[in-house]
Amino acid sequence: MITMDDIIREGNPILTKEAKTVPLPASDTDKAILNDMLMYLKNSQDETTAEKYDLRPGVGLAAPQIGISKRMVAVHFEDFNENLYSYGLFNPRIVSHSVEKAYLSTGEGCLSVDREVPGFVPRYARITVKATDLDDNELTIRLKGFAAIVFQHEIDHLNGVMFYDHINKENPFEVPENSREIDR
Ligand code: K3U
Ligand code: NI
Repeated sequence: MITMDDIIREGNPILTKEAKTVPLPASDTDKAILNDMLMYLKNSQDETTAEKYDLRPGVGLAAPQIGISKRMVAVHFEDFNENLYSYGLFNPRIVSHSVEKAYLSTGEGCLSVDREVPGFVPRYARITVKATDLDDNELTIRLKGFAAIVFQHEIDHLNGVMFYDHINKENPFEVPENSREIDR
C-alpha cells in the first residue's frame, strides 16, 4: 500500500526529469504499480482510511512522485456533473488542445509540495488525451474544466514540470490571456 512516506518531495531530482515511455503491453509489475497508485487515490479520498494511514487527499498521482521515472498516471475524481474519471494510464499524451486557457480560482496543490504556492496556473481549457489503460485498451479521452486541469498537472509530472513553474513570478495572480476561471 502506498502512503505519504512513499511520496517524493520537491527538491528530489526525479521530479524534474523526463520519465521513460512504458513498453507496451505493460508488464504485470507495471500494472501492479499503477493499480497501487490508483488505490492510493481511492484510499486518500476515504475519510476513515485517510485518517488511519495519514494520507493527504489526492485526485491524481504520477509515477515519478513515488520515485518511479516511468510514464504512468492515475486519476480518480468526479467533476461538477458527477462524471467519474477513474483511470490508470500508460504513456498518456495530449494530442490536441484548445487555444483558450483555464485556471483554477483556488490555484493548485501537489502531494509532492508541502507548502502553499499561491497563484494562477494557466492550463489549456480543453484537451484530448491518448493513452493505454490497465486492460491494454487504447483510449482517447476528451476533457474540459477541472478534469482537463488535473490531467495536465499529472502529464506535467512525466515531463519534469511542477505546477508552480507555470505561475507568473512577477504577478502570481495575473489572469492568463484568453482564459476562463474554473471553481472547484
Ligand atoms: O486537489 C486536490 C484534491 C483532493 C481531494 C479532493 C479535491 C481536491 C489535492 S492535490 C492533488 O490531487 C494533486 C495531486 C498530485 F500532486 F499528486 F498530482 C493533483 C492536482 C491538484 C490540483 C489541480 C490539479 C491537479
Ligand atoms: Ni502534483
